[in-house]
Amino acid sequence: MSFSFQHSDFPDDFLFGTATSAYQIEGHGFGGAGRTHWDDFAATPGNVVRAEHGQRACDHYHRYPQDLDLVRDAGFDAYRFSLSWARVMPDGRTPNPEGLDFYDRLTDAMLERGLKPCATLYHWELPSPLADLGGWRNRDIADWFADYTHTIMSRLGDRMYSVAPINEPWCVAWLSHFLGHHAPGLRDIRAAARAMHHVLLSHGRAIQVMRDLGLTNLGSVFNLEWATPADDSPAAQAAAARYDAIYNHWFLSGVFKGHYPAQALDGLEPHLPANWQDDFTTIQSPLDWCGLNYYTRKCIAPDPSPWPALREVDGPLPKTQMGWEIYPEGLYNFLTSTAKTYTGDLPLLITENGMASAESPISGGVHDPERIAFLDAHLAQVLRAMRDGVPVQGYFVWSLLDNYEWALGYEKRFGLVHVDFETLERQPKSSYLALTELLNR
Ligand code: GCO
Repeated sequence: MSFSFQHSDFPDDFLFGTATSAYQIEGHGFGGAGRTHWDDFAATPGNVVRAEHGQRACDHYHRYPQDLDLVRDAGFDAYRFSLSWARVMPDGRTPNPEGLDFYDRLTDAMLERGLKPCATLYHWELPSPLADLGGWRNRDIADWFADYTHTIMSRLGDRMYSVAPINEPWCVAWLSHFLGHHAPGLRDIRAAARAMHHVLLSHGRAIQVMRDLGLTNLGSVFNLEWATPADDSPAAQAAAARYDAIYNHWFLSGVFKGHYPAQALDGLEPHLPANWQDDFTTIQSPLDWCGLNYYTRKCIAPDPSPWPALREVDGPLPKTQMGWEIYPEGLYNFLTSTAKTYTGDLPLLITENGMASAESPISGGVHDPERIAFLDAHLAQVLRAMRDGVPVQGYFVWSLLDNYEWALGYEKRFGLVHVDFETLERQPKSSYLALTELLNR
């Protein structure tokens, strides 16, 4: 199975890349990395499948040369990776020379292979000592994050192609403090509201620190999920609009318009920190690009529970191993609506798109035709949006390797490359080979 279009259907300067994150692949048992709130969350029974954690993960800390060879050999232009706060500053405040040296080597290894380093500063591994101080609930996190940004980017900034401060603010705030599915596992509306605001304040502070250091090509990475009303009743439509406001518009509107959407403020305003309106000058620090992570849509119904009074219901479309509906049109919808409402001529990048599937190695290879079909269908929507004038500049597949899928442990496999978590052997799947064929032509 192969792709239904050619590499040459995309402009010459269109970036193809693949994405990973530090805690999901590196192994935090090495190199003086500090304890993170994910280690604590995983050590609490019932939070993570088989209580799995990232102490060894894919051992990318030692195997990065081989992994970057795989990125280069596939023909990717760029590699989106993240820097672990807990490796750079194990207690959240004090630099760890071993951690800084590691990211120095990793960066140079990308450049030696002709790959553009696209860094994310925070992909969820909050140092435990900062979690003890309230983590994202504490306004001081904006100062702590600014210090961390300064420390790591003073060292690496000269060699980065692009940098984004925070991966998926919705996950950092709502998923982790309201739904409780990710570390720190809180289910508390007040904690969630504060995290929703502090995550954007920290984003803005980090952008300002990097501007002061002279860095260019700075952006943001939001995850978006298309909200479909479960039926055509006004109540279902209102519930879907609330979901859309909390999930998608809070972050886009905060950063690009300097206010929060009314349907989300309805429930969150009483819990926001004092003088929150004064922070938008920082939150709105100008960006050079906007990254969208897109996986699925959700069907939303009203619910008699307290605000936001909604629930997700099972949808009719085919699903991935995550149980997520496959809805490629959602990517087109978001590219066009984001450009129209928020970003205008600013370049958009798809900073993550991909799927989990349960394939296992059989003799002759690891076959994942469903992943090729998924990527093909989503890239077709990217081409469609570009034909309609949306300035899309790149597309990153999540993910290079099967890795630590957070609360789902090592069970859900998103990789283009299969990883045997006993032997740590890497084996390219047929999707990796199809992409290699597409990108090297
Ligand atoms: C995310 C994260 C990744 C996940 C991926 C699949 O974007 O949610 O960046 O860490 O592994 O999305 O759930």
